[in-house]
Amino acid sequence: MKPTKRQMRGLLRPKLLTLIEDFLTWKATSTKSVNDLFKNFEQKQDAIQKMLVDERERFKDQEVVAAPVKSQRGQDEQKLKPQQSPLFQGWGENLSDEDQEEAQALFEKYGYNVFLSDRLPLNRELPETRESKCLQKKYPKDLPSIAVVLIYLDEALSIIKRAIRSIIDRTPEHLLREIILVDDHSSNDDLKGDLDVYVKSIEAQNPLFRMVRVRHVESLGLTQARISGWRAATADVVAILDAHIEVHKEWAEPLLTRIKADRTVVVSPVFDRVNYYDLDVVHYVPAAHAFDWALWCMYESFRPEWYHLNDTSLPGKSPSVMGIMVVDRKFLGEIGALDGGMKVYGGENVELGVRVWLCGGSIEVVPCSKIAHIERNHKPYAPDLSMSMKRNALRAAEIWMDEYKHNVNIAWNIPIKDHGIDIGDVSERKELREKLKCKPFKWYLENIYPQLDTWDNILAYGGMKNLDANICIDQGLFPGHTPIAFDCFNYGPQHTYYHSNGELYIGGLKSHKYNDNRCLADSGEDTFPDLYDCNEAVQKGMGIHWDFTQGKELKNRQTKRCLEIQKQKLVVQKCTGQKWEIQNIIKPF
Ligand SMILES: [Mn+2]
Repeated sequence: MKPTKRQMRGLLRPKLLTLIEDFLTWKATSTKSVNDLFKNFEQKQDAIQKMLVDERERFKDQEVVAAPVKSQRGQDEQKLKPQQSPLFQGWGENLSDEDQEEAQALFEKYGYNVFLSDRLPLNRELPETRESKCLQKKYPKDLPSIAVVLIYLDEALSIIKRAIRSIIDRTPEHLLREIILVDDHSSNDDLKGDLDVYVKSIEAQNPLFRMVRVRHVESLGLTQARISGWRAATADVVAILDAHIEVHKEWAEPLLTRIKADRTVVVSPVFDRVNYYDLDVVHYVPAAHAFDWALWCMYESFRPEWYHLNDTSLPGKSPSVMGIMVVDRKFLGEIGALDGGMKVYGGENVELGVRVWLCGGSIEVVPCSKIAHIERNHKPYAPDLSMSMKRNALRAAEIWMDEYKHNVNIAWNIPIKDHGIDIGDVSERKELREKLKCKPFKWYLENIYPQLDTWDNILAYGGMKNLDANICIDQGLFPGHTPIAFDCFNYGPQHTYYHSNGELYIGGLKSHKYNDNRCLADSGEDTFPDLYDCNEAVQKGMGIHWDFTQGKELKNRQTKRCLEIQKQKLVVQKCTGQKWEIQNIIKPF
């Protein structure tokens, strides 16, 4: 699905913090319905709690921790002044105290400004954010028909109504065959009776067109909701969207024109961001939908060829989709729809992206098609994204990534063998891969996504422990340049990666070739080690290559000094034979 701004940075620590924020917010707003959805939450909570405690301790003094409104609530459920909430950013100062409290309560429940949404016209105008050349384009009248699937779980009623309204008002009547509402077992009462009334009124106004309702009797997660919507569709093309969107005028025609020309192309519109606080639309420029080895999605530049064409209204190739997609209905079935073995959230979009490219299709982002999409402050339904993210990522890797599949383990710091995470039965999906005669993943890396680093020469990863002092290397204050010794807890800031050339990266491993890692370095001058982007460290004349074997000393090749612990501090000094051990070994060294 769509990444938050934090996820888009593609760094491990912000991801973890996002998770913590989600968790704190969830805890504060927890309701019976959420409890019902996550019956097995207790066990998961233990794991998250541990991360929380560790991370809080570690980053107490740093500004990146969750906004005060959340951390306070998470700790003691203390009642806040609404003005302190992120909801009140340039909005709502003039409301009465009562209204502010109501707005805040709705915001906590939904993650966006429902109070305001309830008061805006359903058919509000959107600003023109398309590339200027798009405004001159003419599209054929004779295009494939389209079904629009809106999936939701406890979405606000006015938000869903506005999505429906925008689709009906801004899709040519002769092309729009049906709107399919897929409810993944919401508990909100207004999504029953009140939504029914609205749907009836739409049907009465448009007798030729279908409004289809699909309701899951239990929550099956994002992927299953999308599959249910696709199954219920009858039109030539299916658009699978979130329900917290508004389509822009002429959104469908450019997509349908592309699919008419080539039924194997999966297309995505360009999203504009709708602020969760004031519901204003912020212009986003067209970009490719990419991902890292943890399978978090992020925006990335198109390939250089696209920029050489010098026409920003043209479709650009994309390694993946973020979750919103428009595709020939039958073609999606031919290539295996979505992987029904994915749970809750995450990874399913990358799985589709890779599969489409490997099995005979392609993916494009179409700049002239725009959809405004609310980026929530928090997701009301998913306190523990990382658990399903990890599991789904391992599943996608097992099916599609061949000899590169272990990179997903490395990205999540999961052991390669005996990790104990159940990825479900993958035999059916592997058979599908055989049946479709899909290309090897190496082809995808070489031809479709060459920016993704293959991590071929990483020998070992995870926490790096000093066996004499029983303490770990930690990146220290970020973005500072002095790594420290700290109690081993083996989360992001303590992740290390040993490269066959002797480089030792700390605090994360970059997935993309265009990013530099942070190298452990020794200047040879003072007592403390350094941590810089590897290129920068080399420019500064520092030694970044270390001789190391498991259970032995860690010795800088240039300065001949060793990384050691002295009085609980991480130092570089004349070697005294202190031993180090790294958590996970990929190949012997
Ligand atoms: Mn969304």
